Amino acid sequence: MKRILTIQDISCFGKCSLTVALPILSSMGIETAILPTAVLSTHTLFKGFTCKDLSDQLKPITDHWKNEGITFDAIYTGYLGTEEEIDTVINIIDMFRDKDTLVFVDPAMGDNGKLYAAFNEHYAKKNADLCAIADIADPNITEAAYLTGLPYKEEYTEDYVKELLFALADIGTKTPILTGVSLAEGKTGAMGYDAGKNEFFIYQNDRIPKSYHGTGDIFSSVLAGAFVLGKDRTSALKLAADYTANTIAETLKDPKDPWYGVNFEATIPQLVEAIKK
Ligand code: PXL
Repeated sequence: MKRILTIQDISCFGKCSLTVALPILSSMGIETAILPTAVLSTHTLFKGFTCKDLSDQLKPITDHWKNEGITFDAIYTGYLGTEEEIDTVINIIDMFRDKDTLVFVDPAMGDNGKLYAAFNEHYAKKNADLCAIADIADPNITEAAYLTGLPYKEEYTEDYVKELLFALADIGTKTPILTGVSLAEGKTGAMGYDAGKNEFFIYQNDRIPKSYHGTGDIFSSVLAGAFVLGKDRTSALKLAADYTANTIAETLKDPKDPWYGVNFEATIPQLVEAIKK
């Protein structure tokens, strides 16, 4: 069985980060170790959230694992809290990486042209240091603009997407994948660039005109899992994009329609089936 380590916060309520990554990766048949970077009462879109930083625990926990000889096939990082924490996470990757370890970075820090409440531009630039050592990084357009210093555009052409992908590859990411990319009316998906082979790849499906919190974490968890399972890049994108779209569609059926996250629990059986294909 493949084993992944995922490093991100636990938001106790409000489906995102570890409460999404752990069930999704487990359901994909991947042993999932977690390293919680902070415990929050809710994600940061709620007002008045509490946050206990766990940065001082990261080194003792990972030192223990190292002493036990524990290894990982992949390391997947998500929402992190502070610039110091990014440095600690870079050291942890260094500690556990060997030539076959897949390092997957979701530089979760913003959406719709804006950074989340906890972050500023300095933090955004620091996240580029983490993307620099990633095999795969999957920012959305907002995050890619902050990481590269290129302007954020709401309306764009394929050339702009390619420009962002080249700039991410220049930072050092081997295969950047830009999420939330729409290249045709009514479509959305992701486009990636394999810098080593100088090849682009893309997957688009029908756009559901409603956005929900936490869908980036769902997409990243499935995408990271698909790569760990050895799926080729287009199949991995399809698996992640279709699961995210199906989950949004499922959530829209819910009369209570939770604004704080999607009903991914209901679509996990579909994911389990889709992996077999
Ligand atoms: O979904 C990304 C995310 C993860 N963790 C926390 C967040 C967010 C987005 O707002 O606030 C704590």
